[in-house]
Amino acid sequence: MASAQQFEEGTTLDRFLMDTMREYPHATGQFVNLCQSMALAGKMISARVNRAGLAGMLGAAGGQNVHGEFVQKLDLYANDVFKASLEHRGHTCMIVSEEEGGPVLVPSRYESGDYVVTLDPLDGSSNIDCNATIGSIFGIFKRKTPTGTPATREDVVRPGDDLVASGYIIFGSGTLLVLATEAGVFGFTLDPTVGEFFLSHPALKIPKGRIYSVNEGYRAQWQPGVVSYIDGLQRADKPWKARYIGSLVADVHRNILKGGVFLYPATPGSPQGKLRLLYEAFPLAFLVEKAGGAATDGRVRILDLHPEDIHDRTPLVIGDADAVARATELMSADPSF
Ligand code: AHM
Ligand code: MG
Repeated sequence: MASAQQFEEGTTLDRFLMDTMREYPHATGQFVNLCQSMALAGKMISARVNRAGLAGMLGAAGGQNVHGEFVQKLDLYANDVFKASLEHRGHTCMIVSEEEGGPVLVPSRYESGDYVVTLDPLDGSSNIDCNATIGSIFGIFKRKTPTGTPATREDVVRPGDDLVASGYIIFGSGTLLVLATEAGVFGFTLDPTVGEFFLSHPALKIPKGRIYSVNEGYRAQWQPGVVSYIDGLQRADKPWKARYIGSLVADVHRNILKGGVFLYPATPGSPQGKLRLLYEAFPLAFLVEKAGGAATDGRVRILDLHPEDIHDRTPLVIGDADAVARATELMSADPSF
């Protein structure tokens, strides 16, 4: 396994991937190609996000997705870009996306690969029109079924512990691709002047911090365990700060860089919360654990959960391991949960 120390800031994503691959003598190159496809999609979406107001890309597309949410033009654009960049390079066999009703098989005119990708193509898309930070989240499984056969449901409806990698691309004041593998968590910043991602955040580990992120507008609907936990943070000798963008990827990214915890708990009206297991909670839980943090649904470790459907939802508590443990202790002791 390539060690974190050997990667210096300024290393390109391509060199990082090639150096990492050399540690695996049997690697076919598919995983490297897949990460390069992700980076290409990230560059294309970044360019479009930056020009959205000029390119007629703001606003709703005029329809709803499978979750009944109003789809934004950039949601559709991002979904199309990911599909186009993933399906033709022989590394992917199936894509599961928030914007697609069912799993998307790589068309038979292309070679089918060994990986299954789960995607939230544009998370936080209600923030697009206000120029707030948004991002793309992805999880990567290695298929269970034999190479060359059509991928099936069992290749993707499986526990988060089966992930081999995950990441996100965040479109904020800059564009950053954060990739988690067994080697750790590494952040690469896009230099738009040269069109390359360069290593800017080697071997990310969540620091200690006092920031909590939760939508307090739902406080009246929280279970007592959540209320107790947040009250404890606010009444601490040094109260924690509240920060909430409403883009999961941006809120969790802040916790990874500055410490703290993000919660999207269940409510009586949404007993499974809002966030999706396969393409939001699983990839971020995998990444946060690799950065030394933790993620639960208020009782159970997220990566231990077994989905039943590709669009399953889950409550989510994620971030600093001690903070997640304390929230989980209070939430799981809550008989109403
Ligand atoms: P999206 O994937 O359709 O953008 O929805 C998920 C988003 C998350 O990014 C964010 O954490 C959450 O919805 C915000 O929801 P709420 O407005 O209920 O706080
Ligand atoms: Mg989302």
